[in-house]
Amino acid sequence: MQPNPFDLFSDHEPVQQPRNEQIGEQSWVLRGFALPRIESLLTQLAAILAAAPLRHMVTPGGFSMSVGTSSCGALGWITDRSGYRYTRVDPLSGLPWPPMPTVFAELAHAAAERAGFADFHADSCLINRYVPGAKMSLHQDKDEKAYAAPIVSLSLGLPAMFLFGGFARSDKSQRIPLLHGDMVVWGGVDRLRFHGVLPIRHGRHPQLGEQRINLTFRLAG
Ligand code: MD3
Ligand code: FE
Repeated sequence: MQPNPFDLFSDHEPVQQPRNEQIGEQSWVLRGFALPRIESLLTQLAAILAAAPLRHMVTPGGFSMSVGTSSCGALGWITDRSGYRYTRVDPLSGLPWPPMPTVFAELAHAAAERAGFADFHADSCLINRYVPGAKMSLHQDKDEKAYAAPIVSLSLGLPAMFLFGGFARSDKSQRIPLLHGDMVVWGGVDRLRFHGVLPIRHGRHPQLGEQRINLTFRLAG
């Protein structure tokens, strides 16, 4: 018998209804937005990480980040003792960053459009891997040349508690849970808000195992 695609309560098919939640004047959580294309996405992600492995970058202050980082697209974000910047070449391999897969570019474009940002064409995808205990302290993203473009994120694997703050570090933050397949779009007046991620809790995701991977799509150049 064929499964009925309209039966949301069947026990063999975990159908999730896409839902949009507004979290700021120009910021939206798109629940489950990436799930229809998740298999192709994970295949492409594995190929990128084979060519440009995750590494623990060092901040200008000399601290090693708890997240492992890589990139794809024309520009990749790096940090080292001399500062933060986007580069065309992966300093680890000496080669250009792997190209942005079509499925990445299409998902980012579609998510941005759903949130009201037409014609978003990312030139950079930053890949952050969190193991349990890894976190990202409150910060602003200021290294991109175009603040007019939004930032689009895609969460994979273990859940995270995302912190969405204000325009000063001391402003109170909202806590927003982000789950496998969720996408978030931040832009316009919300583009320079402080944000971070609380330490990831222990757990095992059925597809990704003991990790969370976050992709952020940006117009960096
Ligand atoms: C909110 N990454 O890579 S999603 C980062 O889950 C980063 O790995 C987090 O913050 C993560 O810089 C959060 C991305 C995000 C990016 C830009 C934002 C959230 C934002 C700009 C304004 C507000
Ligand atoms: Fe950030």
